[in-house]
Amino acid sequence: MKDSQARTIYLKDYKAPDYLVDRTNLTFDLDPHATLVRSHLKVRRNPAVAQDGEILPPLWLDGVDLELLSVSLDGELLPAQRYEEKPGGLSLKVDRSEFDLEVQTRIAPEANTSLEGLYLSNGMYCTQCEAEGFRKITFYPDRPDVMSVFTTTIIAPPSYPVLLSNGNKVDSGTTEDGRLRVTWEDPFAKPSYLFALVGGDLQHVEDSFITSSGRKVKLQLFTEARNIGKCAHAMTSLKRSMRWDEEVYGREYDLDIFMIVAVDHFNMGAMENKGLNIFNSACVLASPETATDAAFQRIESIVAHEYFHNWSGNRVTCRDWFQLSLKEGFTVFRDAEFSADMNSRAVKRIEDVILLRTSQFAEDAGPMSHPVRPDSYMEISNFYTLTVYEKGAEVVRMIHTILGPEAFRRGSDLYFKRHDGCAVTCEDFVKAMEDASGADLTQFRRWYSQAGTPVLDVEDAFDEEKGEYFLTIRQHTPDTPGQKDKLPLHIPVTMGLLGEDGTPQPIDANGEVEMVLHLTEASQTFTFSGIASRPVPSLLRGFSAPVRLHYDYSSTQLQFLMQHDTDPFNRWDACQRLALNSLQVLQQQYRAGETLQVPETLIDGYAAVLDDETLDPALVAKMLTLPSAQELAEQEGKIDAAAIIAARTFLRDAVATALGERFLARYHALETCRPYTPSAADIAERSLKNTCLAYLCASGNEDALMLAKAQFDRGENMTDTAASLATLVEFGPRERAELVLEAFYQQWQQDTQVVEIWFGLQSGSPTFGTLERVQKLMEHPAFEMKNPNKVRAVIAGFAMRNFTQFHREDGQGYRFLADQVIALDKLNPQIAARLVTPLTRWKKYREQESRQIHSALLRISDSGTLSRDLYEVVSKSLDQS
Ligand code: B3K
Ligand code: ZN
Repeated sequence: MKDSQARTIYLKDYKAPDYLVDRTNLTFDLDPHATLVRSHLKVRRNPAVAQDGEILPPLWLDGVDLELLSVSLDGELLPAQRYEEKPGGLSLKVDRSEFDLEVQTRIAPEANTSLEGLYLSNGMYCTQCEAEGFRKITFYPDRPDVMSVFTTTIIAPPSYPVLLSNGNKVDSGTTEDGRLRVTWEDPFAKPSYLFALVGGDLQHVEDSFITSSGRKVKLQLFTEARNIGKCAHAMTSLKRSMRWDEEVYGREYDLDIFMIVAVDHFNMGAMENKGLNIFNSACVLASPETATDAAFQRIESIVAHEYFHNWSGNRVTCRDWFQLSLKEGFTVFRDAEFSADMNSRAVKRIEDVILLRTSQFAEDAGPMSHPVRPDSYMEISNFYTLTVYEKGAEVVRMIHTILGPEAFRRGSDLYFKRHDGCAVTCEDFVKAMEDASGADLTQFRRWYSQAGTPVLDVEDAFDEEKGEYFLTIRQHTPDTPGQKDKLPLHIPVTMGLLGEDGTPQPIDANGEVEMVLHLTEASQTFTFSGIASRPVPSLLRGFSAPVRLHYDYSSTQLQFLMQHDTDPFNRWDACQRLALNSLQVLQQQYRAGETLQVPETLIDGYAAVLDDETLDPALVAKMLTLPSAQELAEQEGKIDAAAIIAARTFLRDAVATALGERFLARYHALETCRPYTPSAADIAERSLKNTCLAYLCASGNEDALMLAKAQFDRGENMTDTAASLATLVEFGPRERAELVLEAFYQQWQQDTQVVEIWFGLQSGSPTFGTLERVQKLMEHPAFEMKNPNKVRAVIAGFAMRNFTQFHREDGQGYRFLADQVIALDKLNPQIAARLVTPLTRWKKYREQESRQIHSALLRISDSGTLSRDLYEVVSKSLDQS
């Protein structure tokens, strides 16, 4: 296997920059094939590293895929011997400690399919610079600890009337040859990764926000004309986020304008560029007719996330990319709390925990496993992971739990005050939290450096005579690549005890019914006195730590917790455990060739949940949803795909048959003719209604399918339409499914986002999304290999969300994925490296699948020169002993 330039970078090698850049003036002459970039930098020796009488080190400027036209120093054109172009950049001999540097380069946005740097999306110029994309625009010290004040002038033909960059517009006009010229100035020093530029023929909607100190901020959302009717929800979300950050964190917005631009070609969700956020269209545009509830909620949280970065990321940024979780973990925690405040707190928590358990735990146990603050990387783009984001957010959440809300707020105030305008480390964050609270987080810091998901084994005992209850908790963290023999972590375990009648038991001297146990040793026993009868423990409430908790709950105890726990998250979790236990038993029965037995306890539990009208319908829907095949796979030592599918299908059908009447009654009770709103209450009702519909149709019952068809025909909103369509595709007769799919496409073919839903429904369907169909979808005129959203809908839909078809016995699913990864690597390495994920865990499967997946990986590694992104993932995956 060859790669372009694989080189491992280590945190321990960090060195402060040799030179700083106080001012950065950029001029862009936009052209699809030959954009001219003039960069004028005010450079000075970094006083923090300078020594008396030193020989000045050369100035290193990162640069990739650039055509260098000229270099001038203090106005003098430099001869070629003063600088050297090397792989990855330019090294320049320097003879003074302060100077002006001018560099001219040429780039070709049209040819840039990596969607990093400056590129074109549907004819619109846009940029993506994080983490290291700025070096594809011009030669520059492209590292986050070099912060500079940017002024940007953009020149373009009149067919690009909207020309945007960071900060405030300070000048505009026309050039002598009739082109448009606009200048933007961002008064806040920032690293190059936060630079942004947009040029296009765009429309916008406008609103304003009055900050807590009374300043009026102009809010603008730009999009292509056809999407202008889809901006309202993002604008509302933005205003809510701005208010929330003032109220909850005391953070006020700092510029006079905040802009969001929607683009169709984007590698991830969105980007927090200072004052000019750029968003994947799918994460910002929505209307009730075209977007599902899930999309509405995703938009609300991503708009908030990017906005919150203005403080956690932009005003206070990262010293180096090993510290990525400093901004991402903290900001994910902030956006999760925002979403919890705007919607149902319990449901938001459940969704986040499902993601952790299904995907982050898998990452933590796989070949790419790394700590929240990684020690090394080959390609930083590969480290925008669930570990850095989601586990990173859990680490911040645990600090919040350990400190309590008031001390946590003092800590965040201190952090922002102490480090405003600086590029800092995770250590600085923890230190601010300690200094403001007096807490000792010494041991807690291990969460940043130790990879792997800790396992807690819990045992209990009850001394009836003394009225004492004992909980013994053992912790251990498994070995991960490059890390053995982990030390005990400081783990906060929020818990309560329920008495025989289901009431919460007082568990401390103050009569509190809930407390946080601080686990710091490999094994610890906690004693609770004054307990009248053997209680049922409710452990890890709200999922207070990202761990796997093992306690040998009986089915009766789980049913009890489902009914009585005061913590709604744990009510759901008890229900999940019960379902997981049943599914594990069913898998064993399947493997032993026995007849599968209906698990009556679970069915009874589900019936009680459905009958409980006091429960939030969204929580009911979550409780009635079986763990996904992926989540089940995560529980297994060796994954047996066929057994998982058989068990899950059997259980789903058993629930559907046993509770059919209840599902029908609840479905009808939830039918409304109210106009659509994305309010938490309405979303909750739709989610339960559609959960009932799916169960009703699971048996292939004709009456139920008619209900689904009627819901589809009513077409009241995309949530209900897409849910009924999915049900018809999944459970209806094939010819009819084809007809509804076709009708849906005919109606929505002009709408990019709906077409993505249409692709995803097919590729992810266990019955419909066969390899052959997926291959056909790739020939569909609406499919575009250069558009990551389409790749995610069709290829990732199949490889990551269609457990049944992807794991087909002949291994062709794996081979197909390998071929797509190879093809994509030539166009967009970041997307290729993400898409390969399902092949990385070959060791986790049974022999035949394992061999097939391994050979798909070899197929990639033998295919020629790989990008650094893909090389890192494939080589680490093949490396597992
Ligand atoms: N900070 C960006 C992610 C950039 C990813 C670059 N490969 C979006 C976010 O987390 O807010
Ligand atoms: Zn982020």
